[in-house]
Amino acid sequence: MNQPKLPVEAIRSAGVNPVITSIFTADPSAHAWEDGRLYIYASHDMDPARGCDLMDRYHVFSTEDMVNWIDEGEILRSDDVAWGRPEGGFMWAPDCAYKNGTYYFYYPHPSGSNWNDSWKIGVATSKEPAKGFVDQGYIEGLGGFAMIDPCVFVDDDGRAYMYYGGGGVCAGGELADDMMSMKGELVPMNEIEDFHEAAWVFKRNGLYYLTYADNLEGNNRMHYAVSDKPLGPWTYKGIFLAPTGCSTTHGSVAEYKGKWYLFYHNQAISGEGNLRSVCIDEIAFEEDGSIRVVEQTTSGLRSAGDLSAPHPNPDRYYAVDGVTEGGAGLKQSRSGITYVGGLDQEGSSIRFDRVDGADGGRAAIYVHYATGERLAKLRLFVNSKDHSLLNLPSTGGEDAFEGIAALTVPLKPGQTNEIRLAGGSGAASIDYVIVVPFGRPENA
Ligand code: FUB
Repeated sequence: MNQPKLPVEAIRSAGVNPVITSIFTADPSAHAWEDGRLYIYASHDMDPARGCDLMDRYHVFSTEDMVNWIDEGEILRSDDVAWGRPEGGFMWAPDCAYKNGTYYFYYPHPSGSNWNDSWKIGVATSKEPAKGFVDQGYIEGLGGFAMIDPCVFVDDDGRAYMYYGGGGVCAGGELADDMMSMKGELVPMNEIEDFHEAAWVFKRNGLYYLTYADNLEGNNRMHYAVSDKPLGPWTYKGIFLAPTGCSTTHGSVAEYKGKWYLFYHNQAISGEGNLRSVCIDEIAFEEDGSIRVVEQTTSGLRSAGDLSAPHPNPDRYYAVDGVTEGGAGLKQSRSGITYVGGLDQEGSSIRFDRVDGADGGRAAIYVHYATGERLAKLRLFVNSKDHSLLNLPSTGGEDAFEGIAALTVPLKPGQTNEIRLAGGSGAASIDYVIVVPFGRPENA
C-alpha cells in the first residue's frame, strides 16, 4: 500500500459530516478500486469563491475504513489543460474509471471564454489511482451548451458507458475500447423527470440506477430511475435525497466492504453555496430495490472494517522550531503548551524551513491547532508556492489544541523544503505541524 499512515491526532474512531473539512470540496465521485481502498474524486471550491467560476485543482481522497481519510493531493488543474479556456477555472464535477491497468479521469471544462457554450469532456490518464495524471485531450462529439458532469460506468462485461448533461438534457452512450472516444450514438434519457445535472450510474443486483439532481430553485434534490439495461429505457422512481441546504446537489453511490453509501455535498462549514464540503451517509434499499430517502447526518459513519493503524512516529515541527513574522509570536497556554499566536493579523506567519522532503515527491501536512473562532483560516505556502487556504473549524477554545487541518502537497525529494502558514482570517494558534511523506518506507 502506498498511502502513508495518519498521525494519531488525525485518527477518528467514528465519522463526522462533512468528512472533508480542511479545504472546500464538492461533487464527489466515489469508487472502490482493486487496491482495496475507496477513492473520492472531488471538485475543489477555491476560497474565496466567485460563483463556480474559479473552481480548479482537483484533489483525490482515499480511505480504508470510511472514517479516516487521506488527501492524496492535487491531480489536475486548468493550467495543465492545453485545449482549455484561456482564463482557466471552471474545473467542475469529475469522475474516474479504471480499465485494463489505466485510470481515466474525466472532467468537464470549457474550451473557450464563452464558457457555457463551449463545454468539453476532458480525459487525463494514469497508471495509478491518485497521482501521475496526464491530460489526453477531450472526447470528440461530446459537449456544447451546459453539457457537464461526466459519469463513466464500467459494466461487469467490461463495456464502459459515459453519461452526462445539464440544462435539462441528459444523455449517455457506449465508450470505445480506448475509453477516450464514443462508440455509437448518444441516447437521450428522455424517461427521467426534472433532470438538472449530476448524472451518476451504478448497478446493484443486476439493476441499473441513474441518479441526478433536479431543478428545485436554490435547493436541488436527488432523484433516481432504474433500468435493466445500462442505457435505459428508464423507469422514474422518485426523490431519495431531500435538499441539503445548498443550492446545488451532486452525488455518487458506491459499495464498500459490504455497505452502500451516498457521497454528496452541503455548505455546513462555510454557510456559502459556492464553498461546499463533501459528506457521506449510508444508503439503504428496500427488498424491491427502491432507495429509501437518505438520512443526512452530522455524526457521519461508523467505520467499515478495522480502523486505520496510526503512524508510530511522524516528523513533528514544533512552534519553537519555526521562524515567526509580522504579528505572530510564541506564547504559552495555561496548561503549559508553547504555541504560535497572533496569526489573525494580516502579514503574520510562521515558517519551518528545514522540512525533510524524503523521496516520494509529496507529503501530507497536518497542522495541529486550537481556535475559539467558528472558522479560522490559514494560507499554506510550500517552497513559496501558495497551496490553499486551510479551514480550521472551531476546537471549542483558544487553548483547546485538538484540531487537525490536513493537505497533501508536493515536496522536493531529497532536499529540505520550506513550509509557511500565513494568517489573516480569524485567530488560530498552532503548537506543531506534522509532515508525513508519501513513499518513505517507515510511513507505510
Ligand atoms: O461544482 C460545479 C457544478 O455545480 C457541478 O458541475 C454541478 O453538478 C454542481 O454541483
